[in-house]
Amino acid sequence: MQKTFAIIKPDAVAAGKAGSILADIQAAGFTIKAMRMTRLSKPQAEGFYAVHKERPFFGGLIEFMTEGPVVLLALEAEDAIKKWRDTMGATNPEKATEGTIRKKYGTNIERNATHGSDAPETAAFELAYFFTGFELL
Ligand code: FUP
Repeated sequence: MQKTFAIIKPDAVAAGKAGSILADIQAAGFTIKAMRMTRLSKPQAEGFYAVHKERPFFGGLIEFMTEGPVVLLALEAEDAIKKWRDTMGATNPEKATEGTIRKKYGTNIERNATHGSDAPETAAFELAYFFTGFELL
């Protein structure tokens, strides 16, 4: 079993899609190990996305991620990191496969409904960034 970190982003929460996305996550076979609805502060979002800080889209990304509440999730499944990336679909919803979460609920490459860790090291960093060890047992 493997854990990955997911976020239901402000666009999807504001559109009232968090419940549908959680249902899709469970239907896909993930166990929700931890979950918290919160609003990210600017420093929190900047720290989370620090790897992107030199990218041209960084400012817009931080603005977007702090514009409203998000749902933070620790998901568990076999091969969870890849499985969740596949379930979400491509970063750009327009290019995402039919039936994927970003295709169903995303608007554009920035407002793309969900986040998912892309590798074991990032999953470890991201899970620990928002959840305590005890919450992930
Ligand atoms: P992903 O791993 O699919 O979330 O994609 P990236 O790590 O490449 O990008 C992280 C986030 O930055 C995306 F979810 C959305 C945002 N982004 C933009 O706003 N514009 C871009 O051109 C690329 C990414």
